[in-house]
Amino acid sequence: MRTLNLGILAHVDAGKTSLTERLLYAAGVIDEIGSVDEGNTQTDSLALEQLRGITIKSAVVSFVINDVTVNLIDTPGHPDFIAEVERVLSVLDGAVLVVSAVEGVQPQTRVLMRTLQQLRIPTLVFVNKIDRGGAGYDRVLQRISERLVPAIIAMGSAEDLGSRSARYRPFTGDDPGFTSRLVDLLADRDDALLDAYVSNETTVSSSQLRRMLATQTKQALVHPVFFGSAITGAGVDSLITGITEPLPATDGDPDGPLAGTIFKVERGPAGEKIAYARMFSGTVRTRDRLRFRGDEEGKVTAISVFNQGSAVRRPFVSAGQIGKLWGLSEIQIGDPIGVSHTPTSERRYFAPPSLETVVVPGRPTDKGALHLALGQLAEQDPLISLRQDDIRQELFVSLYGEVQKEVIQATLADDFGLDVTFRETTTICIERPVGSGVAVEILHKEGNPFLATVGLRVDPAPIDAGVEFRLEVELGSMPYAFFKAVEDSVKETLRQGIHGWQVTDCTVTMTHSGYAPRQSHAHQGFDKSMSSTGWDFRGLTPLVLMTALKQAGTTVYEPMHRLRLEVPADTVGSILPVLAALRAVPGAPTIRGSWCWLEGEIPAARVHALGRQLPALTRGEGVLESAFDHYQPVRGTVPSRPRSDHNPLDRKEYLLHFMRRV
Ligand SMILES: Nc1nc2c(ncn2[C@@H]2O[C@H](COP(=O)(O)OP(=O)(O)OP(=O)(O)O)[C@@H](O)[C@H]2O)c(=O)[nH]1
Ligand SMILES: [Mg+2]
Repeated sequence: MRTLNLGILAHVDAGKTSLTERLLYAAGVIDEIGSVDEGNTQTDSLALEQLRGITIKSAVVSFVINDVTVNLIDTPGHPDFIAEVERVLSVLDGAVLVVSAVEGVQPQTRVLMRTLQQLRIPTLVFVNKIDRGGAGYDRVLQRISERLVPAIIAMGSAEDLGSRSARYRPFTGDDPGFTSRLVDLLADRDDALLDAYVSNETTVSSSQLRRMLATQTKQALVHPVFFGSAITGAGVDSLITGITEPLPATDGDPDGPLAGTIFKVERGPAGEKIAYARMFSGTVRTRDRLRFRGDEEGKVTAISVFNQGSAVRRPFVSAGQIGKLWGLSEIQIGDPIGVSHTPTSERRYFAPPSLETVVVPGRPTDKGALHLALGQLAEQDPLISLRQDDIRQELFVSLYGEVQKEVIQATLADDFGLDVTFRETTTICIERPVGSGVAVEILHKEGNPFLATVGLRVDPAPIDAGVEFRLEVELGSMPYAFFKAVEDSVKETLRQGIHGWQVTDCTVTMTHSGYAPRQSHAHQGFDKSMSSTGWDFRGLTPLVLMTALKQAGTTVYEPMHRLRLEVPADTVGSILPVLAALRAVPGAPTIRGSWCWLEGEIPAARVHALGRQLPALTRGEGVLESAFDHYQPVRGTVPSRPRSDHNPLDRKEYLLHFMRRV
């Protein structure tokens, strides 16, 4: 049987979880439809999700249509949980992007579509909530083609919009309007079709057109649009046909070389680690020993595979499928299984978290337990990137927003019995080098206490290039392990630049290298005092790199959000001064009737404050939407982050600390 791994993605509240529930019902997996509002859906299974009525974690369920097992992955829409979506992207064969027929295209819809297109993931659009008052058809289609993606085709019409009796009617091949729109769309990317159609319309049959539509959808070139309602079930059968016809189910080779990726990690009732693996090729069996991340190894003690709803125990999981694996205690999200796959943890599709806070235990004696608990949360959500301050012993986590913070607090209380508070949330800035800088320390030369020569040059790189390490010395000039120690240490050191922020968009080139070869006195063992080890390179690299970085100079950048405000027109006068005070830069307002739309930029640090003030300024009617857009140099006082290590720019203190750590 073939498998289709299908993601359901959308802006918050568009109806992903309700649609997932409806699809399971239509496929006969459940007899009763759960409701998000009553907290009894299949995929919002966490207590916190049911309480809040929002999805926090991605969840997998499955159903079978014809000969295809569809694994549905319901994702959260709230931007605070975008990391959950990011991890799922690498395992999808296709996606359904849900758009609300009332709200239309929203900021997160655009962020998601952009990424789906970048990754060439075949995507259908489902316009949901046609039963709700204010639902649109033409207006929504126009917004989709203008603001989301132009290459779309409505697959049917909708009637009685805005009422419980709202219905979806699929177009057929007999509908001349549909056929001509379809030809127009497909011919844009298919010259042969255009020629055939121009010479004789009747030579192209409607089933041929459907096949071509399926082909171009599979290539993520065009996007069929369906309409319906997750609550009344309108349009859902057509969507199911639309899912299995044009989306590519994978069969993969179960006997091929082992390749898979871990996209989710959770803890079972007894605290045991459960890893969700998407297999691309090969088969994993119970009791197999798996290698992942370098030398890490683990034995699979149990497997379950998704089948008609939830996961069931099976002796193996093979190509195309998603399986839950038990027994791999060291495995992490993003780890590849097998040899041929690159770790997905190194890929980034969305902006990283832009906020950070210190988590403070209610009782000082809980510090150890808190560290352990946050460690487990970070295992399930690596972007929390738990960080312990070496000097003051404080625990930092990075965050996307206040809702995520509340969820962390509630999870620590409910699952770990830990009451915590947070220090004020601060923005995470970045540093980029301004110019170039070089530094070198030579083996056996005065002042260099390490048995190593390291020369480094720091150069600025294009925006979003990240950090690249290059060699200008021969790779054969010293043992590979020493180069690796330098590279690892460069990446580690750049986590805290001159002002304490992550340094990015720079190239670090190794310009000098040297080591003391393994030496021993006659008849004696290896003498560490005469021969270089990885320790020497790890110790020296931060000193050289920070000297070069200081020479290059860095600029501190703060994250900026794109902002969209929808407010009663008569309140604009009182909002503008507030925006100015929050350092937001709005564009010209668009006024239609008694409503006003404002778009602009705002520092990420101020979004929450604006959200808090908006209800009072707009009689509770204002709507704020924002999403990360870019980094901007900080004007005025440059913020610096307290270091969590001993600054290599303070040579004496750094050396004292480093030598003591041995
Ligand atoms: N009238 C109507 N309401 C709907 C429809 N689909 C969802 N809703 C309601 O919209 C709200 C949000 O639905 P969810 O299914 O939780 O939306 P979601 O996209 O999963 O939300 P997040 O996962 O939190 O991003 C709930 O109150 C649903 O009852 C629909 O087709 N019609
Ligand atoms: Mg949901």
